[in-house]
Amino acid sequence: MVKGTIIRLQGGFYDVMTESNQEIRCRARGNFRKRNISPVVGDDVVIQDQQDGTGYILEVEDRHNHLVRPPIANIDQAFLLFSVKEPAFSYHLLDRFLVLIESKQIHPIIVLTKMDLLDESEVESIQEAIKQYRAIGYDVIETSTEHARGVDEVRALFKGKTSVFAGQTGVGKSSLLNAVAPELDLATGQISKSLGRGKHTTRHVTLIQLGEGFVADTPGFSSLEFPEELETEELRWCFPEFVERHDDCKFRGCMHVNEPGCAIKRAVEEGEIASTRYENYVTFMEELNDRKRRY
Ligand SMILES: Nc1nc2c(ncn2[C@@H]2O[C@H](COP(=O)(O)OP(=O)(O)OP(=O)(O)O)[C@@H](O)[C@H]2O)c(=O)[nH]1
Ligand SMILES: [Mg+2]
Ligand SMILES: [Zn+2]
Repeated sequence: MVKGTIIRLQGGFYDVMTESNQEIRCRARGNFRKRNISPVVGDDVVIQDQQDGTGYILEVEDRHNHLVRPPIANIDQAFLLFSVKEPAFSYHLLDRFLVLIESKQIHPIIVLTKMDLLDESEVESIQEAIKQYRAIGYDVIETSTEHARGVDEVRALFKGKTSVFAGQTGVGKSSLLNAVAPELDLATGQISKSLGRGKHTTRHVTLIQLGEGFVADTPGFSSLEFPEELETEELRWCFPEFVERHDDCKFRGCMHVNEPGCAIKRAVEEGEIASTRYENYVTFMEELNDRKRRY
């Protein structure tokens, strides 16, 4: 029996990197399906290796965390990639993604890609907007693979961690990973001119060992659903700038919507909290309420 980590899922097989750096192609034992466990990339597993060089997974260890999309487990940090153009930048999507990652208590890093596609005035307006996120305490890295911008910064953050690259199709996840480590030579794809988005070039989640860390390239998504278990009441804890001020609300259970003496609404009025963030909070809350009603 050998311990290892699943690095790839392909055609019904699980590729496992063992503790002694050997890659072994494995099948899962039938009883996982019965127990309702589907192993994902990032899972720590115990495998039985066989004479012919393949193996089968005997056991999946408990996960520290788990994302459904992209499907991956046991990550330390998530790089959330957003292109400033092609596909177009969206605050709504950024806030949605941040909520999703915060709700899983995973450390997010915001990465803006394709900065080279902006003219000077566009750069100014995006930097103005992104200031709000830096003020909240989020790391924001501006990158361009055309000018090798931000590449060293990204590479430095990989060290000793398991990271995931996530974002819409076509934002440049594989391209940025190639810029960080050209030897990876990952496939990249053009943006569809008619749809203005990517073409789902990356098809599988793959965990790659890079220097002293691991990073996962993932397929891009085209939409993003909140985790099923995310409750309306939890949403307010997914906005760090709300959490910071929560104790100043008049009511302890304040949801920051209709209550009087709400410190969050006051901070929005005073311009200390971005109104776009607050508006997205309210929109997400309605969405979660609707969802609850539907089930
Ligand atoms: N101008 C410019 N284009 C870029 C940059 N980064 C990526 N691209 C282009 O964007 C397109 C999509 O890049 P990919 O790396 O395939 O995007 P992806 O996020 O991996 O997409 P999926 O695998 O489909 O999820 C390619 O044509 C890249 O050349 C950049 O910094 N500047
Ligand atoms: Mg890709
Ligand atoms: Zn409040």
